[in-house]
Amino acid sequence: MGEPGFLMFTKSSILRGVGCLIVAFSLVPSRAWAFEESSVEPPKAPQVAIRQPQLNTIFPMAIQPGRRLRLELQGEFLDGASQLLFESGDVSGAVVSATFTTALVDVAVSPGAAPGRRRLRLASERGVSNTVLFRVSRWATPVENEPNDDLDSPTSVESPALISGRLQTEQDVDLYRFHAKAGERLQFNVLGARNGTNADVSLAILYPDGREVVHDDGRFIWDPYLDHTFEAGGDYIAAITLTRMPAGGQPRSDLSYQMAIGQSPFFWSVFPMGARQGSSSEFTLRGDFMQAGTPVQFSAGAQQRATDGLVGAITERVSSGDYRLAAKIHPSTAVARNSPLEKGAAP
Ligand SMILES: [Ca+2]
Ligand SMILES: [Ca+2]
Repeated sequence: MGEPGFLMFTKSSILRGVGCLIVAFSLVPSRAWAFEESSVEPPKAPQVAIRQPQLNTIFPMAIQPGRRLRLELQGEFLDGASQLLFESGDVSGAVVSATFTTALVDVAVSPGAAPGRRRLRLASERGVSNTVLFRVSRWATPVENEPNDDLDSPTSVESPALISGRLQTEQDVDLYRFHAKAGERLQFNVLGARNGTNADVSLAILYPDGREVVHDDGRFIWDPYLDHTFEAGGDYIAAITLTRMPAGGQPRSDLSYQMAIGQSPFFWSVFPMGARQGSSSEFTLRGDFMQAGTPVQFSAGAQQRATDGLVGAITERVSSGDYRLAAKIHPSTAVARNSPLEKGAAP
């Protein structure tokens, strides 16, 4: 989820910049011609450019451990796709069918798979595609049910849930009805930019009659995030719409998003930001939805796997939003920039 480094940018074009970079790399032909000095004329450029498969969207974007799900991939040059490639061994899959623009694939997640991001690629005789992101989640993973544009036809969901939705047109509105108990505190974490999609959306929490409770246009890059305590118990509506003034103009494709509704431990910062090998160290974590006694695992970089020798537990609450974290760092722990904070991961 939230790349910590992205937090210093809001509504910027940095993610799209990254996207362009990936596209540029993925279009480099895998075949290179090398010529020795000779009098032989070099062969003429091929009439038809070699194009590798290009993935633009994946939907739905979440699977529970132990489940198998059919996903739709959209892009270009997908015809003839024969293989799915993953970066970790706890997910596997196969291509069911593929046309030039659409591939259906079956993806299975092993029962013991840890929640978090996964990426997949498509391979064909044309080459290997770029990656697209989906998430493994222990929460329910419902998909929006269109039509859900009106107050009397919302998609019903139960918290906690990691919902997959998409704005099919620029006029599309997606409404989700959920129940909150009196005094219940819930977080609403919309994932578009942080999933690598172009969806720049707004989130509003509404009473069933449409009156607004609270809204947000973007907290992480352009992804909305709300943390709200409901005074009165009852049904409410979470409404996803296109942002009126999107960053850099709203692309018309890949307006898919996820929305996590629930209570997931959420880190904002850690201090100090380093510790010595072999030490028993204390950190102060600022965060939400954490409890004393909660074990903490540290992960190294983007690999998202627990790093041997880096373990800890939240010991107590220091002040509002601050928690003390005691951690032991094994002497053999690799010296590296570890990433203990992944903002807003849905369990
Ligand atoms: Ca929709
Ligand atoms: Ca809709």
